[in-house]
Amino acid sequence: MKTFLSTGIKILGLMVASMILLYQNCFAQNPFITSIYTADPSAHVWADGRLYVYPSHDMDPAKGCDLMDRYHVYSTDDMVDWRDEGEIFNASQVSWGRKEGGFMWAPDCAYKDGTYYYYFPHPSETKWNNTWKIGVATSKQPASNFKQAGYIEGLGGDAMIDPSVFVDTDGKAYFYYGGGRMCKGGKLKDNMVELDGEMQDMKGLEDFHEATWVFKRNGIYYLTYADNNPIENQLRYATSSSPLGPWIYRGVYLGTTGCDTNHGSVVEYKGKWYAFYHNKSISNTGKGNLRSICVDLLNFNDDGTIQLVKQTKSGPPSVGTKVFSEKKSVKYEAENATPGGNATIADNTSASGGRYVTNLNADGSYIQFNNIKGKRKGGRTSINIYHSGTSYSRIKLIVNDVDYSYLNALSTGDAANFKGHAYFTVPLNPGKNNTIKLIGGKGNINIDYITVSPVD
Ligand code: FUB
Repeated sequence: MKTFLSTGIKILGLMVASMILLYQNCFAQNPFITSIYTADPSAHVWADGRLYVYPSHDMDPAKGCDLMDRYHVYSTDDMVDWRDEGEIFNASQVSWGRKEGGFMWAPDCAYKDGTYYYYFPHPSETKWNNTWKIGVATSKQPASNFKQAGYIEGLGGDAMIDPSVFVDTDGKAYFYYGGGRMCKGGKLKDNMVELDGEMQDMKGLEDFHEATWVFKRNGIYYLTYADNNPIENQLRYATSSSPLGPWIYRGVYLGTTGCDTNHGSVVEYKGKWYAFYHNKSISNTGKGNLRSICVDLLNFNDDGTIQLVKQTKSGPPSVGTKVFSEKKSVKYEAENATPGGNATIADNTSASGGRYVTNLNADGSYIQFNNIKGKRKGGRTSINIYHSGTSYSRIKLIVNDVDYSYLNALSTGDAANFKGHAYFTVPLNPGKNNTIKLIGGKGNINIDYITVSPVD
């Protein structure tokens, strides 16, 4: 009996170990956000133990950087499972902003004494080029409920993009911005929205273009930035014994990515260092900006210099061990939704329930899910679309008549492989009166089912 029990325990142990091993061998894939286009990732680890990425959002169809008019946030606790925290705000909510909207460029977020401060560059007038301001929004949560809190006074308006904030270990906050060969840094007052003294030129950088990011490791301050490398920019860095320099130029730490711009951040999470950046590998288009954020491991040499980052398709491995938990998601089969246009229901044993919706590639084809249940009080809910497709396609998401634009649906390689997953977080109404409409007409996509999961 004793031998039987101990053998059983050993087998169970092996099973658990292999689940954990399996999990530890998971990779996120690069780009790690595929459903919408994102760029300029600013990554931070907050007190809740999650890593948050604050990117800008390239709007589809591409029209260039002038069309970027809203921000989403993403978070993870393992570098593999990424959660869309939803839209935090858009240009129409910025009272002092340019009336035509657009130009919501690279943002950053900082935390001090119970408040999250979100910094974003935005022009205040139609003539955008020299009317930039650095807006601030604040919240008690890292990724929701942000309220506009004006802008930082006392800055110029020219090339005033790419704000970033570094909070040192003694709690003192430093603010940086810059574009077009000018990089400035200065101190912030404790209120995090006013400058404490003059902004200074950051001295010692070579070929600075934009995208300042400052972090500290082992007492050394690092300033990373994008250079002016022709056609495609690279990411360079410099070090200092002070957060405001002077800086000693150290070299390139991330090469070209296939994209004209480059913009990165560096952060430590669960004992490993990561380089965030963007490329164009999903859209593969030179027209306008349709970029996607990526992450890879970043390694240091013993003397503190940074090794050239290896850009991978697999992304970094998962960190930590995680107990799998079922989220409170509700599943809605596509075959029970209402098809429109050319969309029809078809049979396939590999689809959930043996049926799916196809022929969404013709213009005007759609499926509509009715009576979708929101949270008791309504609010943020992740819409997950499980699909197949033999080519890259897009599907337009309309929730309660609000157009959330296109979601990318990457090819699953086989029309019978329904493991494709596109997701997006939207606010749902309380109760069961929500509608979700998926409009096709942009490539070969078949919908198996959707799930809706509350975002806490
Ligand atoms: O995303 C708009 C602009 O492109 C950013 O502000 C720059 O850093 C560049 O990535």
